[in-house]
Amino acid sequence: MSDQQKKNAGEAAAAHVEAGMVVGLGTGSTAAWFVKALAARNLPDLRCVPTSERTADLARELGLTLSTLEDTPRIDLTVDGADEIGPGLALIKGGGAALLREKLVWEASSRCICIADAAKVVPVLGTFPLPIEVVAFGHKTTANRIADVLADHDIPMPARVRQADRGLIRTDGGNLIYDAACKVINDPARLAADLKSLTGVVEHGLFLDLTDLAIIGTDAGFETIN
Ligand code: ABF
Repeated sequence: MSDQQKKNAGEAAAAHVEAGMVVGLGTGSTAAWFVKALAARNLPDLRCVPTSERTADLARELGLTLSTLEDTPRIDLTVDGADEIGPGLALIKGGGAALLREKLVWEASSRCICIADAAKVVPVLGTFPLPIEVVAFGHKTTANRIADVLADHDIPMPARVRQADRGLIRTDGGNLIYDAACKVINDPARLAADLKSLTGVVEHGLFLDLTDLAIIGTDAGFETIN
């Protein structure tokens, strides 16, 4: 992980924002660099939709005008981080426990840019435990059913499905996050569909076919993948 690479990616993404845009603000340390660079541009008539309370706090502190999905349901551009960037710009996100709001904002956006340090780019998804947001009621039963789904995806067992190491974390929406140690996800689309078929699962951290451009920070600047 390189903070300079994250800073380079965040600052490069800020150049894609134009005056008057509705902008989705991501969550995490890379997205924080983007928010800081965006605020420094002092563009007029921006309205910003944060993907978490902590991003909202940072944006407010920097003087950005906040909005909500209710007030601005169509977003021009969202910029956000990721935990892994795989082939075809398939992402694992949600390490920051904001995946539900992030995915709602991404899906409301005309364009999405993912920003990350170089270490996030991987040949296959799965090393980073897949965050899965579940409703609190019956969550242990849901976790068992998630493990059954993973077993059907030839994921090395026991693919531990456990409450995030961060302890019993409540998301901004009041749900719980489980981390599924998949190791290798060979068919992200099928896994995404199978997880969403489980009643207790609210959302998962597989962001598929949502990224228009990835800006990867390097020590000297940045590279792009699209
Ligand atoms: C957020 O950024 C999360 O979805 C993702 O887990 C996190 C990555 O954090 P960082 O940029 O600090 O590596 O969008």
